[in-house]
Amino acid sequence: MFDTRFDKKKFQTEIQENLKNLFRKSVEDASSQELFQAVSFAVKEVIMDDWMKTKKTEKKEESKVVVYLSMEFLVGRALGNNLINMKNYKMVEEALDELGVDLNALEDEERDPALGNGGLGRLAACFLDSLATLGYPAYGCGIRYRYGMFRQKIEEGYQKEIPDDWLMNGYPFELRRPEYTQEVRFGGNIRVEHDEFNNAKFIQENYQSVNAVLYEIPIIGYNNHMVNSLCVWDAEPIVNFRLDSFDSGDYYKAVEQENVARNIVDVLYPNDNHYAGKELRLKQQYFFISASLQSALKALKERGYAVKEMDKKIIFQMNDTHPTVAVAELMRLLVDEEGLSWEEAWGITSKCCAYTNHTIMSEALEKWPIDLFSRLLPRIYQIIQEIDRRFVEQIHQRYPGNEEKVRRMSILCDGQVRMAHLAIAAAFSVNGVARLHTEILKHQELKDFYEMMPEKFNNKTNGVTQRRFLLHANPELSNWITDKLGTEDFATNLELLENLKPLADNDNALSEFMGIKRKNKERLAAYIKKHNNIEVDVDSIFDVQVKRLHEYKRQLLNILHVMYVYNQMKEHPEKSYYKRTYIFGAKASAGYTRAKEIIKLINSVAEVVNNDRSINGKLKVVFIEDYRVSNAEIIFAAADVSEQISTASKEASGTGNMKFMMNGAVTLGTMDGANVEIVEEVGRENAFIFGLSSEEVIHFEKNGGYNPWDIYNQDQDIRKVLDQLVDGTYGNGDKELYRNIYDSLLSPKDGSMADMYFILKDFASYRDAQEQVDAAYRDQKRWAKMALLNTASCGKFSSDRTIEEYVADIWHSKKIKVGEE
Ligand code: BZD
Repeated sequence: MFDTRFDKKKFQTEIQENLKNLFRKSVEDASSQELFQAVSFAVKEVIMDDWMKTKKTEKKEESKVVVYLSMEFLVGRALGNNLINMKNYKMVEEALDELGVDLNALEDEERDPALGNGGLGRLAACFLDSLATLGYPAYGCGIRYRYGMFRQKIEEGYQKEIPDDWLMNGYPFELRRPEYTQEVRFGGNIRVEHDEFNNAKFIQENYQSVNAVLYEIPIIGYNNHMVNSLCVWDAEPIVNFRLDSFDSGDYYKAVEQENVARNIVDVLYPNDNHYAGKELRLKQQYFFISASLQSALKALKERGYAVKEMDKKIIFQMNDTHPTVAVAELMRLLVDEEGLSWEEAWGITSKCCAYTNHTIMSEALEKWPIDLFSRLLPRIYQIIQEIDRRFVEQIHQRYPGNEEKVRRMSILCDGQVRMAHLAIAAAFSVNGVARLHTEILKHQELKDFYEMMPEKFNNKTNGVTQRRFLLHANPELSNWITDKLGTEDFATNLELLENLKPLADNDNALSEFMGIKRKNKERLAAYIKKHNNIEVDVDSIFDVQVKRLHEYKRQLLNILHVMYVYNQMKEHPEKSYYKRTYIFGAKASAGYTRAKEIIKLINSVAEVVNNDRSINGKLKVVFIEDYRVSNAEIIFAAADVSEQISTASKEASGTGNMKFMMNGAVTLGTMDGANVEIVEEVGRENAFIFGLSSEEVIHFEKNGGYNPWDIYNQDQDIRKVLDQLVDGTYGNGDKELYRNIYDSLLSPKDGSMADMYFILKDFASYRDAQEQVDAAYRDQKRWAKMALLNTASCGKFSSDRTIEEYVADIWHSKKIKVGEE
């Protein structure tokens, strides 16, 4: 079905007009990039009408709006996704085809807007897609980073970071909205003045300020004409560059101001699950929060509401602690600017703010040094002091005399501002992102808070949008499902896939299903040939681990196992091994040395294994450069095995696991994060589960770990693999290259726990699970069944389900309908 409002002829003319006006060119002499721009502007033109209608309807219906505050929105390419959601992909494909242009090739011209690191940023993007699709008025608020996530190049096996100049050719879908500019102030000092009633007024003086300039990006609902906005803020100097000050000192001042401003939004910090404590990062946080809240407050008033009604009309969902200064900024706006009493302001703030926790990793917890914090945000710091004072008072009342409790729970402690504590004290809702994760929060990490305020805690298991990760990423499979179910409705109701389950007993359907997988493997093989110049066999098992590189995600376990398999092949050439292609994709944070060593190791193993003719190509290792949303789509569709092998308790949820499942890959994983719920949905017999449980891991951690030397001494195969790290096998003769990795597993030099992530402890069990994969795949029919049942059981993991839960339990907002006028 096409959207009838899309007129093919008119669209073609529009493209030609755009080419003429933008580039003085015709279709024949335009470059692919120029065509991409012209087509995107033509699509935007169609979007505009719906966008305007959405805003009108939203006002008319007096909707409560969800404001999703996030430092990251990893939206990925827009063109193809927008066309899918507008239900015009095929029509545009045809229209372009008639002009002799290939839509697929144009899509590749779009730079991924990579305004996020990994799971947290991508989750925010999936949520925006679901909110628009379900008809909930919502705004994403974030930062328009000048440089997004770096582009990764692999040189000699090492990661190189290249700046991601994603705006190089301009971004056709965004809209600059200078009329919404907000001033944001940093630093200076606070002067207290008293009015005639002796009320204190707090005045910030000697501050530096910048303008936050709004850019809106349209977020298109699926087949419903709803268009929400992703609002990203750019920073500009307030002092304008004036030619008449060219000769005076002002000129230099103006240039300096310009730099101070630009600097703020220059770059996305490339750390995931790691807190670095950089002043500029705190500046970024306050910058986008202050701009977003000021503008939300203005919009509220413009719509004719009283400030006191705010909690009926707006909800701020804080994506991790990164936007948590919002709590104090809202208090500042309400008390200092709007003149509310502290109690009134707190009543509103605590009804408007909700907090999502994405990690229990201690190194990710945000704790700002008080001196830095109070220097940069003097008034915000005062407000946090008062919030802390009152919170501590509550703790005292509840637990009289328990100073240890106070120390553990207070917001300010040991010269630091603990952002998670601020978020929990202020928010009315605190949620984890998978059932297991929420349980760990309640009973381990945030135990004190849960005991004192159990009503705040709830779980919202993550989900992903099937529009991007099934319809767009895997059109072959989507068409097949449409055909089998006789409906396209799974695009907005993923639970319908359940009706595919009977096909697990239908040989024909199974072979069609695997035929589609094969086609997708061919597409990935072509990508690998083009980018890595490696030939991979599409009849081999595609065993895939793609995600950020982090020790807790245990790419190291995977590659050590590859080294083991390779040894076995060499030692036992008589044994049969099912052909396997191990595919990796991962960016390491630029400053994370160990993660970078692991990337180098993977590439070294690939180099050795792929060039050893004696194993007859039975084993290939591929490291896909620059893993990002656009190539992820190709990768998920082609995977047979989904590696989800984090140390149990460490991966809050995982969302890649869901994208693989949707595309018919079978999970090889630990009982961690959302894997637990995936296994519950698909059945344990349709996954390969191994390793320590989260309880076991937590138990070992509490008791100082275990002795990995026991494993080294007892298991000669593991010993051999470990020795190969330091005998030059993979270091081109350099025995020191992987010494740090070796030491981290057996005897860390920094005094930390040996094998912190239980890689050796889980090795044997992982090896067994891998053998089961091998055996299962040999039985093609059995495998096809497992794969199909994974697709058929993924219904729960749509972000539509997640969003409906947020609405029902936290946001309480209402759907709107954007109709024809
Ligand atoms: O969030 C991830 C978790 O590790 C995943 O388990 C989970 O599925 C997703 C979504 O809930 N966390 C992140 O991606 N975190 C970050 O990227 C990040 C970025 C900056 C600072 C701290 C964390």
